[in-house]
Amino acid sequence: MKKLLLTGFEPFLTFTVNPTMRIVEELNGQEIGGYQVFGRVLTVDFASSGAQLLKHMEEIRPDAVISLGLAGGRYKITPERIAINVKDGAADNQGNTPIDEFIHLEGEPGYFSTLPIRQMVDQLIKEGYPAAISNTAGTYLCNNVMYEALHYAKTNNHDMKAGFIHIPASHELAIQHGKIPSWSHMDLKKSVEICIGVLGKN
Ligand code: PCA
Repeated sequence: MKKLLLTGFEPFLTFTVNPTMRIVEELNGQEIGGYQVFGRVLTVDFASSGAQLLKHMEEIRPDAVISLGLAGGRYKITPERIAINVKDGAADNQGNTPIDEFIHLEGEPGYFSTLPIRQMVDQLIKEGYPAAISNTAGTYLCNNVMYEALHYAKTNNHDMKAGFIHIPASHELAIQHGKIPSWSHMDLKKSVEICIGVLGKN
């Protein structure tokens, strides 16, 4: 059976809960769309998150990688189109604050997602879940991890598919945070399952 590495992140900044964590923990070990799911949680740390992802890819040897991140404030499920070779942002959980740095000096300026993002969005909408392609994953850890996976595939001549999906806050997080739109955990998780199902058909 094909293997899918599904990553999420720990809480960060003002977000005391990261809904991606519970999703990857609950989907870990499940079979969806012909993939065995390996769920792993990454830290929010510019210095080590990329290395953690690399280690998981080396150990699991996945056929595909879907990384999930919270986009607090977004209303829809948003598969990302592109990762850019930039590290820049607010302090991560270790206090790193890179400014205008490259992720890889020798890397491409950007890498397009190799996931079937248009089909994912179409299927989500068909099944009643608001979704849209996003044209920026930002320059924080989510962009970083997406770039690392695609750079790894490119530089290792690997046909591993990779990409990133940002999700809205869960109700649990929104209650604590107070100022962001939210979805139920069940709907967030179901949306991720739908995306994996689409990957399985492509
Ligand atoms: N979202 C952040 C990093 C961790 C997460 O879940 C981002 O969008 O970069």
